[in-house]
Parts: sequence; C-alpha cells; structure tokens
Amino acid sequence: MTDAPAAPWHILGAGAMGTLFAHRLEAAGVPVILVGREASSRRMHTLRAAAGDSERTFTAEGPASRGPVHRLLVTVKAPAVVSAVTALAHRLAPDAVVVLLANGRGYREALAPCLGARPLYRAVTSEGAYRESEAVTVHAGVGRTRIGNPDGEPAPPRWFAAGPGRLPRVAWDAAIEQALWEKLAVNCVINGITALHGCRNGALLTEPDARRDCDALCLETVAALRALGWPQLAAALPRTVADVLRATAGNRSSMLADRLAGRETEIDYINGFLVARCAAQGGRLPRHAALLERVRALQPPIAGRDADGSHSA
Ligand code: KPL
Repeated sequence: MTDAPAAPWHILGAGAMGTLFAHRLEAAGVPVILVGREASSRRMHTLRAAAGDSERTFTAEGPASRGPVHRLLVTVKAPAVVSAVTALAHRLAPDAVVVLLANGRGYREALAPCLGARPLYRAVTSEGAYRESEAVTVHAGVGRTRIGNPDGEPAPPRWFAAGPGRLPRVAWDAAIEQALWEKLAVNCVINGITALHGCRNGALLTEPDARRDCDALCLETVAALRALGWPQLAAALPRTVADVLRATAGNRSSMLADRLAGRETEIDYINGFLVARCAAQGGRLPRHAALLERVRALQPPIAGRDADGSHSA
C-alpha cells in the first residue's frame, strides 16, 4: 500500500476548478502538485473568496516531469480529458487513484487502455469559480462536491478520508452514477441553448424564445431519462432545471464561456453522449441531435482551437 496520507495529489488542469481544489486541499494539509504545459517551477497563486484572499505557492510540473503519480485529480475540460490523462498514463502507479471532475460522460471506455483495472472515480460539484488571470482564481459561488465510484463502492475508501474527504462540503456519494446522470441531464438542457442564444442562464426562464427551446429540450430529456432507466430523475428534471436556472441566473454557462472564448465546446460529451446512448437502444432524440449539429457548427476549426482545456464550471 502507498503511504496514503503523505501521497501528494497531482492536479491535471490548473484552470479555475483545478486551482480552487489545489487551494482547498493544501489548506486542509494535503500536499498538491499542479501539472501543466510549462516547465517545472514553483507558482504563486491567489484565491479570491468572500472571506478574503489567500495566497499559496504550489509546485508545478511540466510535461518532462517524471516520478510516480499516486493520486490524480483531473480537472481539464471534456475534449482534453483523454489526451491529458493518456499523456500522463506512464506515470500512474499501480495503485493510483484517478478522480475525474469534468462535465459530460463516456470517458471510462476511452480511458480503459491507460487505466487498466483501476476505477475511474468521478466528482460532481456545484462550486463556482473562474480565472481572473493566470495568477488569480475567483471563488464565485460556494457549492457541494460529491465523489464516488460509478461502478459501485458503498463506503469511502481510505484515500478519500486522507485527501478530499478532509475538505468542507465534500462528501462520498455511493450513488454517484445517479448524480452524474442528473448533472448530465441539467447540462444537456441548459448549456447548448445558452451557447446558441448567447444568453445567461436566467434568460432560459425569462426570454420567450430561449424558454420555449429550453422547455422542449427538457421534455425530450425527461423521455430519454425514462428510457434509460432513471424514472425518478426524469420526473424531477423540470423542477431541477428551474432550480439551477434560478440559482445561476446571472451566470454564463461553461459552454457559452467556451464559445465566447473561441474554444472547442463540450457538446459532444454532453448532448452527444445522450444522443448516442439513446441511439444504442434504438431511441431518437431529434431536438438534442439538432442542437448538437448547431453547436458543432459554431465551433472553431481544430487548428484554431485554444488548447487550454481546464474545467471551470
Ligand atoms: O454546470 C453548469 C455549466 O455551466 O457547465 C451549469 C449548471 C449550467 C451552471 O452554469
């Protein structure tokens, strides 16, 4: 067994979520190493929060770094997950723990060659953060984080208690599979439409055109959840979406932010995943399929894409 309490957490993707969790882990006494694209260094970073600024200096590793990785938190954006983890795979220790905090689904299959028999733990968070600059992250909204094993693991493992389990508002979730479907469904309804209409989340409640699109997409998502065996999530979805829209009314969705920054969006891992899952059972989701095509058409050509793949919402 690894010396779990001493094993540092490598954080792959030093964007808003990555740096937020880096600060929180270090504040709880858990050592952190940021993994990025630049050469190894020490990097000072500020977390701006309602309680005041906190400054920390992190060890940052570049692509040439070696040495085993025992604990890995992946916070890159969906389109970068597979390439980023694959690039680090040769450093994963046999007992490495890999936790993925990203929107969307469908990564387990793609990562199977580098993970082998290791589970892919997933995290779902409602923390809100954005990068103000390279050196400053703003903790804009306090939320909850759940971590669990989609393949089923009822009790929190030892690595959890020694690491993220030390943080306030972070809990082990034995039903993380359900949490992932709920988050996917919410992102399926909100993210693509806000990117297309160029509106903040609250407009899906107040602007007639956006609201009509949102309601119709929500109905199709309810049917999809039922068909996929999640009747309770399906029944609750309209209320869940309305609650999220009210709570985040002034926010730009992560997909709108990606679109405005000219980055590749996560649409293939969100609506694309749902369309493919339903198609595998012979079901059709015409509204999701149309949205998928329209958002894909907005995306910049591959060569022009910003390679910053950090997860920020
Ligand atoms: O998770 C989100 C995102 O933007 O990715 C929501 C819940 C839609 C909040 O903006």
